[in-house]
Amino acid sequence: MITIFGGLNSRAPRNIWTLEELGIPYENKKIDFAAGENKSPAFLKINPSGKVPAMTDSDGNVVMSESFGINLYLAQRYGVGKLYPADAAGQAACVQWTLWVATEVENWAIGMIVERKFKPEPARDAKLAQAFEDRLAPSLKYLDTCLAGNSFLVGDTFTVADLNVACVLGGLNMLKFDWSPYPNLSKWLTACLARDANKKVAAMPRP
Ligand SMILES: N[C@@H](CCC(=O)N[C@@H](CS)C(=O)NCC(=O)O)C(=O)O
Repeated sequence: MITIFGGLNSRAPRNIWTLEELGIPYENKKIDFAAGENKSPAFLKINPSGKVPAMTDSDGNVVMSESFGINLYLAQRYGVGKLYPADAAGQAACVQWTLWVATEVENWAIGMIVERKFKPEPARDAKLAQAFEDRLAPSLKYLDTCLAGNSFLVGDTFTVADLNVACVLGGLNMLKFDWSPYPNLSKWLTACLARDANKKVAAMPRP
């Protein structure tokens, strides 16, 4: 059995999306930050950083943290020919896009969400939010260019590359982000987020 540690208001939904795509049974254990559960000895044994998501796969005796690492593991172990290409070039391209979104996109996107939504209004820093948006813009332009004439990032089917990039960019919809300067990206993102597996995760009740 696979267990994903981390509630639906964390990065755990990106792993749950992957599991739903693969149709693998799993359990999801919420970790209560307010109660300090992420710093409990039991959880620190699973992830010494005290962060979620984390994953255990008892079948493979595997313990992992880092949401994108978990997704790559799941795709590699359970999704070859589905979420993960069978060829080395396709596999490397999935890693390439995952590293790209982790290094060139996620910090800026999350920074915008924090400064424009998560912080209480008086604490929000509009200049900082704009600086994050300015840092993000060239990456969005690049992605839009790569998607011209392509429905997917790698090959001609939906892979973990699409999932890992879409789960980060989808967060910007919380801000009603204007995707109109990026028409290829916009069309691709809408299609990714409309997949049954993601819609199922999005419909799961949040606290
Ligand atoms: N790079 C990590 C980030 C993990 C992370 O920051 N998780 C947040 C929740 S989404 C967390 O556990 N925060 C608690 C803390 O920092 O103590 C990943 O992608 O899994």
